[in-house]
Formats: sequence, C-alpha cells, structure tokens
Amino acid sequence: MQFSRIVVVILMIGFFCECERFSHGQADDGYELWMKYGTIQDTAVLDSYSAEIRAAAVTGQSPTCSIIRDELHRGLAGLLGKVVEVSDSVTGQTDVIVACCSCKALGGLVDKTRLETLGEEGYLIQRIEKAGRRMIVVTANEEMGLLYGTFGLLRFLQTGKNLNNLNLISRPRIHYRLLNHWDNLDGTVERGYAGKSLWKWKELPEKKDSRYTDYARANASIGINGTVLNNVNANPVILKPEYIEKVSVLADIFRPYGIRVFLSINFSSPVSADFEINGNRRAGIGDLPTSDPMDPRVRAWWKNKTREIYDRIPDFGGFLVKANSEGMPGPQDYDRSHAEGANMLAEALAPYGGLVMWRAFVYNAEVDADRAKRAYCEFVPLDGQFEPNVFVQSKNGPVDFQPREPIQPLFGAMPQTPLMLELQITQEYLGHSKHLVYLAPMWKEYLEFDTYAGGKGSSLARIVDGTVLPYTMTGIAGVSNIGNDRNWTGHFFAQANWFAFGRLAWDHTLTSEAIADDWIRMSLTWQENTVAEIRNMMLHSREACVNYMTPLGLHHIMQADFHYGPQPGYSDAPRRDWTSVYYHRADSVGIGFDRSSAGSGAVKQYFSPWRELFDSPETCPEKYLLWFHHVPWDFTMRSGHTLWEEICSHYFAGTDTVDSMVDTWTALEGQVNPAVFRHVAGRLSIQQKDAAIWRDSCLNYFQGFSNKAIYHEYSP
Ligand code: BDP
Repeated sequence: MQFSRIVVVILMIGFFCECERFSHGQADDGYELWMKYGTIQDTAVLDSYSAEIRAAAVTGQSPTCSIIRDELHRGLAGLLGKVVEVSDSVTGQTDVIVACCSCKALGGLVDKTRLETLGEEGYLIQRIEKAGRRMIVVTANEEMGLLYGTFGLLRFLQTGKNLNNLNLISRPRIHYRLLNHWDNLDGTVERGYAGKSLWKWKELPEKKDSRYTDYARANASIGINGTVLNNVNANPVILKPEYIEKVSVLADIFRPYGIRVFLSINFSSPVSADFEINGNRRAGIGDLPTSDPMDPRVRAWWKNKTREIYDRIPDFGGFLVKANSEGMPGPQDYDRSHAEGANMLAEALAPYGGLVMWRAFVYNAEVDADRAKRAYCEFVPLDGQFEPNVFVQSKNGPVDFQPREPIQPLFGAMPQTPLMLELQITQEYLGHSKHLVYLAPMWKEYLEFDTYAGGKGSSLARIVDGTVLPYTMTGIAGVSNIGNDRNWTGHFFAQANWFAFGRLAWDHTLTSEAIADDWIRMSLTWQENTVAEIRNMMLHSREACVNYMTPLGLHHIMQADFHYGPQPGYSDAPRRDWTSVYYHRADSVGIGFDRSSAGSGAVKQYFSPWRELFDSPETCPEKYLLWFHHVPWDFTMRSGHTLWEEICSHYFAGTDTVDSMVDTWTALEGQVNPAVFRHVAGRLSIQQKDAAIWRDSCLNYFQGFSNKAIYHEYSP
C-alpha cells in the first residue's frame, strides 16, 4: 500500500515536471487545437506583452461581442499567465480596444480610410500612442471583422511576434469559405478517418453538445464562414421538418461565430417512391411522381421547402448538389441539363439570398472514353446558362482528389459562371489519418498554377477569387477531416490541414511555410530548432506521399473503394474507370495514360501554352508525365535515367523521406508534449511500414511489365 502510494507520488511529480516544460498544455490530447493559449515561456516576449496588455475592452453587447470578450479573456489569461480584465467599455486604463469603427470610443484613434476596402469581414489591428500611452486597437466595419481581428491578434501573440511590428490589415480574398462535411445521418462519415460525425442527430434538437460551440469557435478562428452539414450523397430525409428543426439549432449556435449553415440535397427529394443509390434504398420525402425540374409541381415543391427552411433559419446559406454523378439522381434523368436542374433550385433560393453549389464531379462514361475529360465536356457548353446565384463547384483536378493531378481545365473555361473550388482536407487518397501529409504545399501548387485562361498571370487562385474573371461571387470549399475523435482529426498533424485550409481560403497568398510556422508555434512549440525541424518535415511530406504512392503522374492505383493502400493490379470493378489498370495502362512497351492530341485529346482542354507543353513527353512537366502520356520504359528522363529507373528512384525517395521523418520525430522526444509525441510516433511508424508496402507492391507489379531489375542500391 505504502509502496504504491510512493510510486503514484513519484509518477505525479514526474508528470508535473514534464508538463512544466511544455508551454502548450498538459498531456495534450489535441482537443484545444491551435488555441491552447499556454503561458508564453520566453520571458522577454512575455514581459514585453505583459507590460503593454493590462486591461482590455470589447465594446458592444451582441452575442458575437460576448464571444470576442470571452476569447480575449481566455487567450490573454492563458498566454500572459495573469488575469487581464476584459470589460465592455473603454476606461482610462484600457490598453487593448476591440471596437467597430463606428464606435465613439475610437474617436480619431484610427485612420478610417484604411477600413474602406475591408468589407464586412476584414479587420485592422494597430498599435498607437495616445497621450503618451501605447494602445492596441482592433477595429473593423462590422463585428464579424472584430471576431476575425481578435483571433488575428491572439495569433500574433501566440506566435510570439514583436509588438513593434503590430500593424495588420487583412480581408478575405474569397467570400464563401466553407467546410463540406460528408457526414451521413446515421453518424458515419464518408471518407472520414477521425471517428463519427460531430452531429448527434438523435439528440438534436433538445440536446446541444458543447462540441458544436467549440467547432464553431475553431472555424471562426481561421476564417471559415459556412458549413455544409451533410454528405453530398445526400439522404432526402435531411429536408424533413424534424431535421430542419435540428439543423436550425446548429445554425443558432454557429450564427454568432459568423458561420452559415448549408445543406446537401438529394435531387429526388420531392418524389414519393423509393429509389436506390449505390446500393442504399432511399425514399423521397414528397408525394410527387417525378422530380423533373421543369414540372411546375416540382418547382413549387422546392419553393415551399425552401420557404420552410428560411422560416426557421433566416440566414440559411443554400444547397450543395451532387446530381447525375455516381448513381445520384439528377435532371438528366428527365433529359434536362445541369443548368435546368440548378436553376430550379436557384429560383427557389434567390428571394432569400441563398445559393446553389452545383457540383461538376460528373463522369458519365458515355460522354467520353477518358474520365478526365468528362466534367469539361458536360459543363463548358452550359456556360452562361446558370442563374446568378449558382456556383459550379469543381474539384481541383479532373479525376479525383489524387496526391497529384494537373489542374481541372474547367477553371477559366466557363467565364460566365462563378466556379467554386473544392479541395479535400480529409486524406481519402493520401493515407487517411494514418499518414502525416501536410496538404498546404499541394493546395498552393494548384492555387498558383497559371492556367493562362486570361493570358499569363491567370493562376487558379486568381480565377477563384474573381480577379481574372469578373465573378459576382467567389467561393472555396474543403471536404472536412473532422470527426468526433477527441483530437478532432485523428492524426494530430491533420489539424494543420484544417488550419491551413482556413488560412488559405482567407488569403491564398500566404505561404505553406508561414502557415506551418504559425501552426507549429500555436500547437507545439516555440523552440526555434524544433520549429524548423517540424516545419521541414511537414513541407516535404506531401511530395514524399506522391513519391511512394503515385510518382510522375501516376494516379488512382489505390485499393478498390478503401483508397488507402496500393492495388495497381485492380481490374475487376463494375466500371472500367474505377479500376487501376484503366489509369496506369502498363504494358510491355511502357506505362501511362495517353491523353495527348494523338490519344484521348484531354490536353486540348487546356489553354495555350499548356496544351502544347502537355502534348509532348519532351516538354510535359515530368511530374505529370504519365498522366498525359504512355511512355516507353526506356524513355530518357531529364535526369538521364530511363523512365523505369526514374520510377524506382521516386518510390525509394518517397520511403527515404518517410524514414527521415521518423528519425526527425524520434529525435524530438522531450521537445514536444509527451502525449503528442507518442501519438505521432505511433502513426509515423504505421506510415513508414505502409509507405514501404506501397513502394514494394507497385514496383513489383510494374516490374512484371517492364521486365527490368529494380533500380536501387538495394532491392525491395
Ligand atoms: C470520391 C469519393 C466518394 C465521394 C465522391 C464525390 O470516393 O466517396 O462521394 O468522390 O466527391 O472521391 O462525390
């Protein structure tokens, strides 16, 4: 008895000593995400902040202003390790003021002309001197800007920046910044790797899980302003009155955080009959014999349903629609076009300011033999036919969310239709929540890709944000990686992807490095060397994943449906374009999909000079080589290697990088929170093992066609 008590005491002392050394929370379970607000360990920084931040005021009495007050209070108390009073009115002692520019308390303190371009959500943070006293002022045109500005200020402090440099002006470049949840009503999450859905439909509307608020807060902290709650493979039941009631409870919780709620709808909702989608029986919730968008009864049904929603949720955002894709019903079932389908919904939503996000993820085999061409073939002819409140929402690439794809050529090719960019935060094809893959470099690669749609300088980002084409509305969506796992995202480092998505949606000019840097400092450590080691590991992780999974333009050779491990030999699917062999086309001559002008012609969907550059294996960027070309095994690469040697080298480079990630992390024991250390170490060892499986299975399989020895100093 005595003995075990002593052991417990020793263990506890050990535990507290351990915690003492980490500024970011005790035994971090990841729940607090990047908002840990651990007391600043650098005494010089702490002293400089403490000297200037003693009393704060957030003027205004709205629910949003209360949230801002609470956040500031929580953040400052944690970071400074002392209670900083945050009142609702400015006094002679106040040295941090958060107030709308119209607030009298600001009288003459800020240059209001700087606010003119900031819209409803932008903010200005300045450090000023008044009567010999320093003050920090966070101001905006509207209170949502104050909320974002407050998180901006806290981030500045959390990352230990110098107050002398505090002069921030920021506004979002894209208006609709949404998460898309692929959450089913039964609590499962399609392509979710972090537990079950956050939405407890059975408990709603009565019981409001406290996590709903934490979710909204986390999103607001990175500038996300909307959420689509349910899976694009939508169950019509979401539109039943009892579900609208449940959804309205969530909308009420999210509203003061600036987050609007949207829903995915099933195009067959108005019908009374049962139908089957992907093996699941679904029933419409209406009483109509049809969901033909040109049928007046169907149009009236949607109008009534929309009114019913807005009666309960006045700021409801609108509908996301997957139609005539992967078995989902849609207007083509009635020989109507995507535009006719979308416009029917748009008409119902327009009086309330709602919008339709009509997905371009369609790939009917009758349209073209090459899946990569189909969205473009179907949608480009419809340009100009959509109502003004319709977005066409497209994935970044022409096939699916692969580790690397060239850009979806639709971007820039529909000048009269605002295109919303859909990225995938959940790592469906990039190692689920088992692999550490920091996605910002991948998203930046897409965002910075110059489409040449309006001549040089037409990056995807500048199309999406309405700079190149005069879009009347702009939007970006990220397929969420959040579930009810305690740490939200399964892998601790997957939190960085949620964070990075929000930051890039707000400002796509931020660099992957800067975002990683912020996230590491907010989530893990300020220790310079450690920050550098972790950042380096993150920045190389996506290329490593491409290398050990699908280098040089290979794609879609993952395990059938599960999409985690390799299955390059997969050939027996209900559709050819679901098999791996359809995509890699390996044979005794070579490997790759010929999409040149002599092949499927997909290159012609791109603007010049890309269509010419992609068209020849000599000029095609090698990272896309096997996407666009069927290349002989002996083809000479720019390195001087043959193609076969180059493929081998990439696979080995991928696993080598993972090995070095493991080494880096192992050496960080004692430098980061021990609980996080153990969690990440465990996942990295899975990644290391599985990356090697990827390499060996793919090389062994492809070797069966190349008939050449594995090129490396050692064989798998
Ligand atoms: C595919 C996913 C599937 C989604 C589909 C989509 O495998 O689960 O339903 O995309 O985006 O990548 O609709």
